[in-house]
Formats: sequence, structure tokens, C-alpha cells
Amino acid sequence: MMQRQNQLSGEAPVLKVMDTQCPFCSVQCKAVVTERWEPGAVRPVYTVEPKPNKASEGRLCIKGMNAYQHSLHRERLTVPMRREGERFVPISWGHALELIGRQFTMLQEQFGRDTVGVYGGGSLTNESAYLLGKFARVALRSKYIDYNGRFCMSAAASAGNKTFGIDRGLTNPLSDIPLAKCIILAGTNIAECQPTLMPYFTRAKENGAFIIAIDPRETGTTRISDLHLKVKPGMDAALANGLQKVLLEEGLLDEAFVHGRTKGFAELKEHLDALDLEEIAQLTGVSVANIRAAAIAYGKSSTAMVFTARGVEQQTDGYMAVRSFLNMVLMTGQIGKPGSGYGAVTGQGNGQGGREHGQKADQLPGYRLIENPADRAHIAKVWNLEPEELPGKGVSAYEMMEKVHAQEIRGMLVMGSNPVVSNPNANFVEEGLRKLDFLVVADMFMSETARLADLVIPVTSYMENTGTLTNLEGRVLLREASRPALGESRDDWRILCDIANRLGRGQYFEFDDAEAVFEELRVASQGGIADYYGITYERLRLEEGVYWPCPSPGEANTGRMFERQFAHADGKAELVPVDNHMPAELTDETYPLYLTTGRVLSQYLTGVQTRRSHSLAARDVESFVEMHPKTARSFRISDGELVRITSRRGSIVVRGKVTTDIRQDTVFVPMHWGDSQCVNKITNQALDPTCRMPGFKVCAVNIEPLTSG
Ligand SMILES: Nc1nc2c(c(=O)[nH]1)N[C@H]1C(S)=C(S)[C@@H](COP(=O)(O)OP(=O)(O)OC[C@H]3O[C@@H](n4cnc5c(=O)[nH]c(N)nc54)[C@H](O)[C@@H]3O)O[C@H]1N2
Ligand SMILES: Nc1nc2c(c(=O)[nH]1)N[C@H]1C(S)=C(S)[C@@H](COP(=O)(O)OP(=O)(O)OC[C@H]3O[C@@H](n4cnc5c(=O)[nH]c(N)nc54)[C@H](O)[C@@H]3O)O[C@H]1N2
Ligand code: SF4
Ligand SMILES: [Mo]
Repeated sequence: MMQRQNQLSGEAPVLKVMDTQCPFCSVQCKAVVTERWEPGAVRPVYTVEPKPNKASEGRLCIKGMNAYQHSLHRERLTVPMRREGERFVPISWGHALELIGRQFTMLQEQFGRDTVGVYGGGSLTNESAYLLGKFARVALRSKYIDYNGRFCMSAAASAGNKTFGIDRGLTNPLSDIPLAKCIILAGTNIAECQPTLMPYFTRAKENGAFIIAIDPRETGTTRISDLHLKVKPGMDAALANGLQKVLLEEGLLDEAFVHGRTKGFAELKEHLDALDLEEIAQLTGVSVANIRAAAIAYGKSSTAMVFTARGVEQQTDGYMAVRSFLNMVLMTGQIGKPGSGYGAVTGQGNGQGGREHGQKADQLPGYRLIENPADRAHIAKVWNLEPEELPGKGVSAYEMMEKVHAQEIRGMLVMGSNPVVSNPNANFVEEGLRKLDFLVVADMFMSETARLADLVIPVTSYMENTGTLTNLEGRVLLREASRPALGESRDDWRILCDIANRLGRGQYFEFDDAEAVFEELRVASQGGIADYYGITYERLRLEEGVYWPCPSPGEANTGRMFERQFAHADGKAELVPVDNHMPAELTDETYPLYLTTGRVLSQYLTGVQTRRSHSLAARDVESFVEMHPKTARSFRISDGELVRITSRRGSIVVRGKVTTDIRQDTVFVPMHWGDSQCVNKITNQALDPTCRMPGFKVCAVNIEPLTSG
């Protein structure tokens, strides 16, 4: 009808075409958003089309299709807001910055520099993540900074660093996946979490690959598998031990590779010899026959790849569980070749870059270490400081929350995270954040964490800010702004410069645009493990993306690592004996079931963005608890009924969903909802001793129907 009228009036619609990149997961699919104003229309109509690119090959999932909806949402924050009692009142940027400067300075004068902490996120661009690290060390001069990637990539990152000498999510380009003849998908739900990558796996299957899934539940991902090992939550390290034992017994080792390119095999063999396969079957809930079938399929394939994600990694033994799988990769020499390798499937949009440039408590840019004198000297020089002026290492994300609770930290800046929903033991975290003398949250929305703040400052969305993001392959991509900032919102990196100025440290933060920040990041990363020196905005525009490490502007790599050597000084990878670790919390009479947590296709992390997209919110309006029909019957719960789930830390209420997809001893709740549906109110805060990852994937719970009678 409208179109006819236009034809009659002869007026053309006004089009605005925006080239952009999805803000959500680690694939970083490119897209084109078109805004179309018909003459006389009261609001524009948006269409979204995928744009060809190397990772997604021109695919886009429903989250990418609908991301513009949150970016344009009427609840976007457009001005700084200051708390007055229970209300928030708009204030000017000048006033907001003055307040931050005054409060942080006052707290630091009274309680010492470390009393102000910084909490970042893996959605931030490389430029903002880099500057956040610099902000903590140079503007605040505090040792306390960490970020949500601690909950995401820390286990795989530590395992990669220790085993290979480098942590870059995938050791191979995505285009290698269809070449693999056997694929192990351990604790990864690619179908819902990186949906646009699924065709790589279905292509492998068409090429004859045997796919093995390891997951306590059936998911869109396990459904493409030839063999599904429905492991007991938390028992992956033991299962991988079982697989290695069979490889050893069957003689399916690559002896030349083991002797030439790895170290530690003798100790590993001695350890495996002493393990008992029957016992492993008992512990893991996977039969000996299935363990054998999986190991033999993997060991006999000419090419093979192993992928792990949060199912294996978000455990109190996440670091060692990944190492157990890496033992298997190395014993068989299935790495550094077309179609053979390992992948830790990175989570957030910039989950890879976010962990390379200094948001982590012990890190400096370029994957340098804050406790290494040479690394400190390099960065101090780039930052125009003396190395002694840099603080030492702080503590991990949840441990920072413990310090907040203990009032050792009294002021905090949260940028790009919603910790009150995403931290384990969330009631404790909320209690802590309420005690802060001054909490500043930089966000697009009034998130559950922003609601606790003294000051909330508005940031630009993905369509409005320019910067680079590094996808799961280690490919650096440039996302250019395609819309002006909404209201008075500002880019994260700009806000950090503005605050630094108020703290009297402006001379270290003189940047006119994101590219200027990237230019400094290049130099800071030069010679480091994650070397971005050879990458420039100009190259990124011309080449679509560039893999790191990239030490010089003329250089490009194929994205396949370890073809000849590993990144340790001696060129060898490290094998290690791994225990059959048990979860930090076991079931008992009061808490008879295991709870595991994860994701659904339509929602993203704590849901702050996706719950504001009407098309996505409509797909999953509330949380749920998946349980087996036999479990439901024995707890007298019927499908669709509200269920109270209780752990040693608290309780939540969500809707019951009865399905044969899950193990009988386990229930599953997604993480995307806050308040009374926030699953982290009941998860366990126990941390992995090495990487400090919480065990989000196992705790002991009880369930009961909410209805009476
Ligand atoms: N739709 C959507 N996509 C996302 C995100 C999102 O929130 N929503 N988040 C992004 C981010 S930040 C991340 S980190 C990734 C996460 O990506 P994934 O790690 O793939 O996602 P999860 O659902 O957390 O966990 C994966 C699987 O682990 C299984 N699992 C649970 N416990 C265990 C266990 O003990 N052992 C094994 N082997 N498996 C277990 C779960 O049943 C689940 O199917 O996804 C990214 N993509
Ligand atoms: N139980 C359980 N808990 C989990 C997990 C699990 O599997 N189970 N997974 C963990 C994992 S893997 C992750 S990654 C964490 C993530 O948990 P969070 O860090 O809480 O992640 P988000 O929900 O993405 O929160 C990001 C916040 O930053 C805002 N934001 C988005 N983009 C930007 C930006 O560019 N700048 C700024 N300043 N703000 C922005 C969003 O609006 C949102 O409020 O949760 C962890 N928690
Ligand atoms: S959520 Fe991930 S897979 Fe989906 S469009 Fe965005 S980047 Fe691509
Ligand atoms: Mo994540």
C-alpha cells in the first residue's frame, strides 16, 4: 500500500546503508544493515543482509540478523546518570567526569591506590581493551584489573600457553575443518553458540569425517555426531585419560612426533599405564566400549581435529582437563597439518583480542607478563614511564569481588560486563558491589550491575564505534562506525582518556581516534607473543583481516600454526600427567542432582542486549531447567511447571522442561537471565587453582515443584 502511494507521489525512499559486524560471538560475521525511510513514514524499516567474509562465508545467524534492534532500542542510555537515593538523575559529562575524578582520588588518598579496581570485558574492541589495561596501570596506578574473559577463556588460554608456548584459539584456519577425517567436539555447542560455523562441520561429514561429541546433553551439535559420549559433568579430564590409555594400548601413537616435537612422554606413559579403564568408565558414565571406539576412530584417522569449549573448561580442573585433551592431540601428532589441529572455541566477539592486550591481572599488552622484568621494561618505554612505576599483578575476576566484599577495594569501574549476573555465587557478588563507596558502570543499558552503580555512563554500540576485534581464528578485523553516537554516548576508549585527564594523567592518554590507539598498541605488542606490529588499519581495509602473529607490515601467515615447531624456546610441546579430577562439589541426599549451565541460540550472555531485541526475546521469553523424564517423575515435576532449584548458596525459580536430551543425574539451566532467574545465584564459586576459572559447569542442587499438592 505504502509502496503504491510512493509510486504515485513519485518520491523515493531514503536509504542509509551501514557496513558492520555482528557484536556477539567470536565468529564476527560481517553484515550490511539498511535503514529505509519511506516518504511520510513515522519510522524507518531495517533489513539486514550477510556480507561475504572469510569466517562466516557470508552467513549470519538470528542474533546477527537482529542485533540492530538493541542498538536502536529506546532504553539505550544517552546521558550520564547519577544515583540519588533509589533514583537515577541525568547529569552532564563534565559533572560525571568531575565526580569520578574526585571520588577515585579521594578513595586512593585515603586507602591507597589499589583501593580502586577495574573490571573489563571481551566485547570491548582491542583499542578499548588495551586502553583499559593502560588506564588501570597508568591513570589509576592500581594493580586490580581483570575481566570477564577470566570466566571464558582462562582455562584454555593457560593450557595453550603451557603446552604450546602460545594461546591462539584455533591452531588452524577454519577452512581446514572440512579436511579433518575425525573431529572431537568436547563441551562445545557450535550449533547454538557459533551457528555460522556449522557448515564447516557438515562439510567435513560429507567428506567422510567421523564426529565424536562429548556433552552431558543432546544439542544441535551432538546431533551431527556419529558417536555421542554423554559424560558426567566435570569428568572430562578422566575421559580424555581413558582415550589416551586406549591410544597407548592400541599403539596408535606417532612415535616420531612424540620424540621429535614433544617432551614429558615417559612420565605421561607411566601415569596412563597405572590408570584403570573400567574405573574411568565408572567415573565418567561412558562405557569402556564407547571410550575405545572414540579413541580408535581418532587414532586411526589420517587427519583429526579436537575442539574444546566451556563444557570442558569452566571447571575447577579446566586447565588440566584441556591439557588432557592436548596430550591426546600431541601423542598422535595430529597437529600442524592441513586438517589436523586443536581449537579452543573462543566465546565473545573480541574474546581473543580481549585476552592479549592487558585486561588480565597478570598481563601487559602483546601477551606480555607484568611480572617479567623485560616485559615491564618494554611496556614502560612505550608508555613513557619507568618500569618501577608499573604496579604488580592483581587477582582474578571473582577474587576481585571477594576483595570488594572485604572492602579492600572501595571504588570500581566496570566497562563491558554485567558481573552481578555472570559471576558465580552472584548473591555474594551483589552484596559486595552494594558495599562499594563508588561504583561506575559504563554500559549501553541499565544492566543489573548498572542498577547498583553510583554513576552510569553511556557508551556507543557496535554500529557507532570504530575499532578492531580479533575473531576466534586469531584474525584481526576492522569494524568501522556506520552511525553517529546515540545521544551523548561516547566510545569506551574516549571515556578512559577523559577520566585519565581528570586524574591528572592526561599526558599518557592523548589520542584523537581509535586508529591512534591502535598505532600505540602495535608498538606495545611488538616482539610480544601476540605481535600486532605488522597490522595497520590500511591493511585491514585492503585485506579484510590479518592473522596474528604479524611482526612486520609486509608479512602474512596462513593461520596454521606449529607446522614445524611449537612456540616454546626449545620448539617442543609439553605433555603432562593429568589426574581423574572430581568436581569441587558432589551430590548427596540434600542436593542429589548435578546442575550444569550454558547457552541457548537466541540469547547472548547475561541477556542485557538480546533481551532488548524484540525478535530474539520472543524466541525465549524466560529461563528454564532441562531435566530427564525419569528425574521429573521422581521429583514430581511436570513439563512446563515452575521449579525451585536450590544449592548450598541460594535458590532460583525457573520453568521445568522435560526432555530425554539430558542425563538422568543432571539438570541444565541457561545463564541469560537475571534477578530471580539468575542461575549464578546458585553456582559454586570454587576456582581452578591454576587459571582461577570458576566451576560454572557443575554444582550440586535439589529441585522441587513450586505448586503445592
Ligand atoms: N547463542 C549464544 N552464542 C554464544 C554465547 C551466548 O551467550 N549465546 N556466548 C558466547 C560465549 S562468551 C561463549 S564463551 C561461547 C560458549 O560456547 P559453548 O562453550 O559451546 O557453550 P555452553 O552452552 O556454555 O557449553 C557448551 C556445552 O557444554 C556442555 N557441558 C556442560 N557441562 C559439561 C561437562 O562437564 N563436560 C562436557 N564435555 N560438556 C559439558 C553443555 O551441555 C553445552 O552443550 O559461546 C559464544 N556464543
Ligand atoms: N553460570 C554460568 N555463568 C557464566 C557462564 C556460563 O557458561 N555459566 N559463562 C561465562 C562467560 S563464558 C562469559 S564470557 C561471561 C560473560 O558475562 P558478562 O561479562 O556479564 O557478559 P555480557 O552479558 O556480555 O555483559 C556485557 C555488558 O556490557 C555491555 N556492553 C556490550 N558491549 C559493550 C561495549 O562495547 N562497551 C561497554 N562499555 N559495554 C558493553 C552489555 O550491555 C552488558 O551489560 O559470563 C560467564 N558466566
Ligand atoms: S552471533 Fe556469532 S554466528 Fe551469529 S551472526 Fe553474530 S558473529 Fe555470526
Ligand atoms: Mo565467554
